Amino acid sequence: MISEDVIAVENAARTADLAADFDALGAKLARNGIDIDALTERAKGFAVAVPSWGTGTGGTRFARFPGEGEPATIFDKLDDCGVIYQLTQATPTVSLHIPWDKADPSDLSAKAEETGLGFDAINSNTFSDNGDGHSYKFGSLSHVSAATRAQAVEHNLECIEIGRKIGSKALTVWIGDGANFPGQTHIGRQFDRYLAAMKEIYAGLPDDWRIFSEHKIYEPAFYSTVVQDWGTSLLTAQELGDRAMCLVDLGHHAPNVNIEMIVSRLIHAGKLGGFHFNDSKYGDDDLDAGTIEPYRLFLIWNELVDAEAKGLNLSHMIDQSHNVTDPIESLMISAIEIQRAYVQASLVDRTALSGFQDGNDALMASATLRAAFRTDVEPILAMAREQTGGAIDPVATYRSAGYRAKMAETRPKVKGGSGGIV
Ligand SMILES: [Mn+2]
Repeated sequence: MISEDVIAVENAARTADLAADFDALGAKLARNGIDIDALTERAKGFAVAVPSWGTGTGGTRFARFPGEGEPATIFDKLDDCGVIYQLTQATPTVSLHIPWDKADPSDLSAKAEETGLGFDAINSNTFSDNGDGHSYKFGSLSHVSAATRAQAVEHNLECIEIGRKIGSKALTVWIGDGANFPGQTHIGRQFDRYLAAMKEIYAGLPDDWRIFSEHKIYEPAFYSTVVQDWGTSLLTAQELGDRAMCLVDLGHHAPNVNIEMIVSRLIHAGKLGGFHFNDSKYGDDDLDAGTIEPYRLFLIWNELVDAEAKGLNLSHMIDQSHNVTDPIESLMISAIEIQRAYVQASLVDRTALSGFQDGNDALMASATLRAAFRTDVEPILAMAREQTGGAIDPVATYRSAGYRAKMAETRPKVKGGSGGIV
């Protein structure tokens, strides 16, 4: 973890400027009847989970270039997640991936307690072979072979069992099943097999758990994918039952798809369960949240904040691959960007917006949203961090602490070379 002294010294150098910026923003917001302290409390209540695998350097299909001091074990990863939480105060939970993070559950719980973290949704993996016996080369939960499907179901049930022991409350299922050629699979029967397998997993779900169905348009299957869009995901959740929900990964859509509309429709259906945040330019690029289309991120949050009265229970997670940055820095910045969009969306004057919508005043309706988006809420985010023991400037504080260099001294060097998207 980062020494409290380093955080104190780094914060002390920035406290006066922050106070001045906070007061100036507070005065500006007050003119519009907005209480900056209430907004700061909202920022403090924000939480997004960090994916354990995101703490390692990711790769493309072509190569991976690991950095110094990379985490070698799940316990190293939890240390890194602890640092991200310590400095941002926005990431109190970690999402594990089984089998990558498989370890004695009591050891996982002990490490979580040491780092101040909890566990979010568990992610199963039947998109690669894990030495279980039957290969997933031609699919998993939708495979033509009953034995392969049974193995994939069993793996998901094991994920639930591990999750139960460490306090997790949800299972996220994403499968790579599909086809690369027209005619390779029977599209209808393949989906029927998938649904039957998901029903078996659902039957093993504890009463206080939820299961998330995550769709993705393509990759690794390039012609057809079994759970390719939110329609199939919604069908799945509706067939399974009340505790089955849809999870939206921002990178899992065709370019230019209106994701905020999907969010709104899933809220309408009472089936929105969670998000995987990231950003993209072309496909499932897994770039850092808010770096390519920050306005889209804001518009998604606009729908979520608008629907808050409906009592949404959403599981938020970052799902990114960091190929050219220090993953800890990318995850800290990403968490803050997601939090920023949430606070900005909280600034939307919804009464005025409704009036402009009902009066067909397109220009002013659009301007109302953009006025919130243009507001620089950085002082609110920084103040929320400072008041909860985090860093006013997380990246500067992290660099000043020399955490990565220290890890490089004790953690084994990781070999690069092979490809592999994480
Ligand atoms: Mn995802």
